[in-house]
Amino acid sequence: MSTTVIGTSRPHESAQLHVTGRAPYIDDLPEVAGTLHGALGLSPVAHGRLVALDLDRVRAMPGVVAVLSAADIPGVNDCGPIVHDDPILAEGTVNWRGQPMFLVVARTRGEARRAAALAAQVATIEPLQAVLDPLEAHRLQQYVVPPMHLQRGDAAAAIAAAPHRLEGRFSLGGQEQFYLEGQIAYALPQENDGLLVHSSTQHPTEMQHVVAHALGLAAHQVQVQCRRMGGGFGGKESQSALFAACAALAAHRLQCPVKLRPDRDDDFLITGRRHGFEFRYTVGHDEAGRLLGAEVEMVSNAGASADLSAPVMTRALCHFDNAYWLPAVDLRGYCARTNTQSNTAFRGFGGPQGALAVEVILDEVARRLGLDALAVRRANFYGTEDRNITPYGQTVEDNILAPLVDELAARGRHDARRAEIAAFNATSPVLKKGLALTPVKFGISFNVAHFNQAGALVHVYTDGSVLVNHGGTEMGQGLNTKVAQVVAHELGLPLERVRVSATDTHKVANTSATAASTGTDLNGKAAQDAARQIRDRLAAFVAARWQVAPEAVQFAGGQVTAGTQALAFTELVAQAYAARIQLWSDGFYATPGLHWDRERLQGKPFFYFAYGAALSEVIVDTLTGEWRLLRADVLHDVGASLNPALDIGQVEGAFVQGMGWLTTEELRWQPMDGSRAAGLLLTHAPSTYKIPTANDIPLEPGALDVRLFGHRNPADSIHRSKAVGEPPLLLPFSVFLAIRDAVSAAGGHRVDPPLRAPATGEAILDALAAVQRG
Ligand code: MTE
Ligand code: LUZ
Ligand code: MOS
Repeated sequence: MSTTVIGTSRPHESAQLHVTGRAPYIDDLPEVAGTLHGALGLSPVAHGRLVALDLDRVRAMPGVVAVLSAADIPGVNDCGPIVHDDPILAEGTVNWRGQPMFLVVARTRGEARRAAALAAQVATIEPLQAVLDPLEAHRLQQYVVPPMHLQRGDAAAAIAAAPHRLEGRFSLGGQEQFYLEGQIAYALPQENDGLLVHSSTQHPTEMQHVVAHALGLAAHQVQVQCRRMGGGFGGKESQSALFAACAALAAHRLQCPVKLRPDRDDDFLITGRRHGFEFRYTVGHDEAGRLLGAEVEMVSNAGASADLSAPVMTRALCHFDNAYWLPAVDLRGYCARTNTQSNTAFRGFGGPQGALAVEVILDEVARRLGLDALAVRRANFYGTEDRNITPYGQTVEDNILAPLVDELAARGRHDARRAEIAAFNATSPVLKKGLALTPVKFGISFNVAHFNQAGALVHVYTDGSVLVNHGGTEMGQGLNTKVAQVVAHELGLPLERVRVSATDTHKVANTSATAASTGTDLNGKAAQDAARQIRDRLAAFVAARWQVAPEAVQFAGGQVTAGTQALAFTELVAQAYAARIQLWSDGFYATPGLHWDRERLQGKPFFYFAYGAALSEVIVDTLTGEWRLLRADVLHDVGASLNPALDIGQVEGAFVQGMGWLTTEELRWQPMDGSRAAGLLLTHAPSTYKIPTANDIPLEPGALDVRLFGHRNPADSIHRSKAVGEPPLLLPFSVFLAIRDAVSAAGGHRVDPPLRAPATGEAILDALAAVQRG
């Protein structure tokens, strides 16, 4: 069978459309006549009792057709994905500054926005005590879900018996998804109380459920479609629901099409993002820097409701080990309830937070011992037999980190550059260079076992062209391209013969979110299953004619062959149709072998691990706190790549996105100081929230050098590939730790730099001041 479609670089299925501006996003869909536009009226305070809303004043505004509030929701006023603590429109209390209280529907978007802007004037709110700081919430024991505990061995005893002991704290900020296409939903009433909702969402099925519950409809009355998102990054896993529900509520009630597209500032104020974490740790280690025991307290800023905070914390706890065998751990996770936007999924889903903590700890251990940080990392790596079980009980089977890191360290001349940088720093009083090499191990599968399933539908038409539909969503990551490659391969067709259509709850039912990097693993296998069934039917049909065994029939290059007999695929399909053979099929996949005890945090939550490592060099200006990435070398494991071009794109994108998180992207809320802005997210637009740009990658051509580690996945994944979406977000830990190394150099490596993340210019100057004080 031809294998040329699998493992070859193919452009993203919509690349041409993306770059020419012809890829329709929801706001580009032609508007049906009579379409009305929504805007949300937002809470002007961080916490309070919502006493009254004088909506008649809003209704009197020009162009306003209707103003709806919680009382107008006929079904359940909730869009919480797990815990039902997330009202669509505020009811009784407001819990963050920016929480939607009412929905204005008007003839134009401008009119809707002008009316919604009256929110602060029409709401009567009795202020309640607001808590913005997660550590303050932790002190008050204010959590969105019960605390979590992951334990192995007796960490306290191991620390007490260890030759060295280290205690510290680390503060890690959150991150805005900053998808280029913001949240949006467009709802259209259909016959007999049905609804069609175009939603920019990673989770069409969840949108279907939320809309149906809110309106008191059955799931089969609600059709949710998503052709593509202009990025999701986790921000549209659960939090697209509020917008879908509001657009649907208005459309259903008014029996008019309604579109809801908040502008960027409102999107920032309404929706949550990556959880910021506060860590407190005590570890015991030996002379080689091996961790013997670790006690860690993780406090995440969950915001005003539970949303996905519990599984995010689970993933954080299950990634504190990163690449390292930790004999005794006592890890506690607290999801602090604060009066900020409710935080949610973001690429890595808590994994990056948990893993960065251990990397910072190892960096500190190495500095205290005067050892090379890479040597300390290697000393802690997972190994064989007695050193290969994670704290949550899963065996690390295909541990390829040692050879992967060796290859990268050699390619990037790690040891030589360490010496070169030390020599540079010795003669450079103002500019200091830093270097760091950090590894990644990331578990692949939803940590909620039953989400690991997918369905697909493959149609072969009588002209031999193929249409695929599956439960995953396309957000730029290239899922549809990879699924099309899988189907083309099964049927032995050129890729051009296969077209993937919009995700649609009326085609494939009961889908999971496209998340946890599992899109291709799950939907690729489901589509393969569907395509195989069609191929098997065609093979049986032609084998009978040709008097050969069905297994002898090959599908490749648009031809169907057995020995010397051959037929074009299109010809075979036409004949099979005439013989009344079913030319379409569904397909299904469920990841095998997963089990998980949610109480004890033990089991096998992951089908396999993806690995990687990055080596980054930075230069820091110790007078201004400015810095640049000079060079980054990356070696990342995607198993047997389905499409190297797409995979390298994912790794590069994740690297830069993670670098932004750890360096420039700072979130700030105005403290509860009695000022007019109290509780407001101050960094709610690109003017104040700085994401990386093309200018932030190294200047020298080729200085961001991403390569794939060619190693087939030993787990039976789709064509032995590995998921790539999230794991590379952890690679730029090396950038953060290289900055830390440069700051440390400014103090002659005598003091551990108290560098917080993000390492903004201010944070770097603060850390420099501390190391220079000595
Ligand atoms: N890549 C692009 N271009 N846009 C995105 O929104 N989301 C990331 C990652 N890569 C994202 C992306 C996240 S958070 C996940 S979980 C995966 O893609 C989801 O897609 P996959 O499972 O198909 O890799
Ligand atoms: N678990 C996980 C989840 O590992 N990744 C996810 O994106 C997710 N989403 C919802 C619930 N659990
Ligand atoms: Mo990705 S955070 O799992 O959507």
